[in-house]
Formats: sequence, C-alpha cells, structure tokens
Amino acid sequence: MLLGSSELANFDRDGFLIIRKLFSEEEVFILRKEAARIAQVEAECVIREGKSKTPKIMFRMHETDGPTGSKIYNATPRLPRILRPAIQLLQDDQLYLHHSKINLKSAIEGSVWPWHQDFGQWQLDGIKNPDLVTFMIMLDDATELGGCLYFQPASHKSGRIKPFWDETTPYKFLALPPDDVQRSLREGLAPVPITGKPGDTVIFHCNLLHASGQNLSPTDRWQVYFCFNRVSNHPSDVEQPRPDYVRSLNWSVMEAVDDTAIIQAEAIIS
Ligand SMILES: O=C(O)CCC(=O)C(=O)O
Ligand SMILES: [Fe+2]
Repeated sequence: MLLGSSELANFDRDGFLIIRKLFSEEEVFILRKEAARIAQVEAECVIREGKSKTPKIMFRMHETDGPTGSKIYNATPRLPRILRPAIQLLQDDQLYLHHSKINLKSAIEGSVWPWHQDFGQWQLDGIKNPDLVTFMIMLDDATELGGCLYFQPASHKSGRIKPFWDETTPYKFLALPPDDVQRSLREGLAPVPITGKPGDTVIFHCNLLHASGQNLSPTDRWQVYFCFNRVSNHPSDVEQPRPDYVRSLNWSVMEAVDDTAIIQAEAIIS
C-alpha cells in the first residue's frame, strides 16, 4: 500500500492520518493474543500500574530476542502496508524503529497520558531532527469513555514547547506545562478524539500535541505503537542514555516482509 498525494498533503497539514481497517480481523486476533502472552512477562521493559498490576506499557516487542521479543511484532512494522508509507512520509528508505510499545489501558484502571509532544523525550535521547513518525494500531475499540487519544490538529507546525518531568502520573513522564497547553488549545484548532475499531491505524508526527484520559469504560483499550526514524537521524551519545528498550541502538535498515507475514509467523509458532 502507498499513500496518495491527498493523504500525504493531509498528513502534512494535520500532523496525522487515519487509515481504517488496515489490519484484518484475523491479524488483530493474532496481535491481541500475542500481546496477552507478552503481558505475562515479568521484565523491566513491562511497566505495570493499578491494584491489579496490569501492564501500562510493554516495550521492545519488535526484536526477536529479549523478554518481550516477538516474531509476530517483528514482522508487523515490516509489512509493506506499514513500511512503505513510513518511507514515503520520511522520504528515506533507510529506516529503523526508535522503539515499539503496546499501551494496555486496562478497563477502569488504565490511566492518563498528559498533553505532550513525543519529540520532547526523543530529543533528550540524542535525536537531532524532529522527523519521526509513529504508527498506532488499535487492538480494541478506541472510545472517548475508554481513554482514546486526542490530537490537536496542525500543532506539529507550532514549534516545540519546553516539557517538564511530571511525577504525578503512574509513569514518570515528560509532559507540557499546563499554561502552554492552555494557550495552544485556546489559540489553535480544537482537539479531535482518535476513536476507531480494532485494525484501524493512525500515523502521527513526533511534534503533534496529544494526550489521553483515564479509561472509565468496562473494556480494555490496547494500542500498539511503532516509532520510525531515519538511520541517518539515529541518536548521538548522551550522558545518561535511557535503556535500549525505549531508545533502540539497533539501527539496521528495516527490510519489507511478505504482506501475509503476521499469519505466517503465527502458523510457525502454533
Ligand atoms: O496510549 C496513549 O493513549 C498515549 C501514549 C503516548 O502518547 C505515548 O506513549 O507517548
Ligand atoms: Fe505520545
């Protein structure tokens, strides 16, 4: 799959693009089953929250080694329907993943992600240019009650806001100061809820202003994220680098796999 010129123009204008039904029911079933398997892993790269200690974030599924490594999630970002649009948007065929993660915003307990721009953290990781794109795949219904993402359209064009460490959330996080967020929301376009069905996929720019609220619904909201970077834009050395599950040092160029690779990987495993 390739993006058309109007989709590329919309991404440039809004800072995001929604592609409905990019994954089939069968593929979503396999991805969800694999996510449930990874959720059992006890490791540093699985961050838990709430009384039931369900994972909030699970990192680094896109490698085939390590505690959360997965052949299925290794194949997913390499599918032509993901890798090719990433190459188009970054205008470079030498890409790698800065990280991958699954955010499992569990029913009732799954907590807020304050307003932020992803590049705030990635700049501190030693990445020079704000030219990364993230693909987010919905594994459940994403609803407003269930804590779906909100994007402020076109905010990726308004420059960078200086973040601060928010320690009030279950996961210490580089959020944006409330005053700056209020100004951006007052002066810019109204935020839009990113709702959808399992298999729907959203691509967004690393400087887009976004957030999501508590999951107040009785169902989980699982979402998979793949953050693509140009190999030429890989992080340079920083004093206290974050672990490689959030700041990958595997900068090998990603090669496309067959479009049926999720189903094939599942067939080999089971
Ligand atoms: O999963 C969400 O709702 C938001 C997560 C997010 O923005 C992030 O991990 O950077
Ligand atoms: Fe984010």
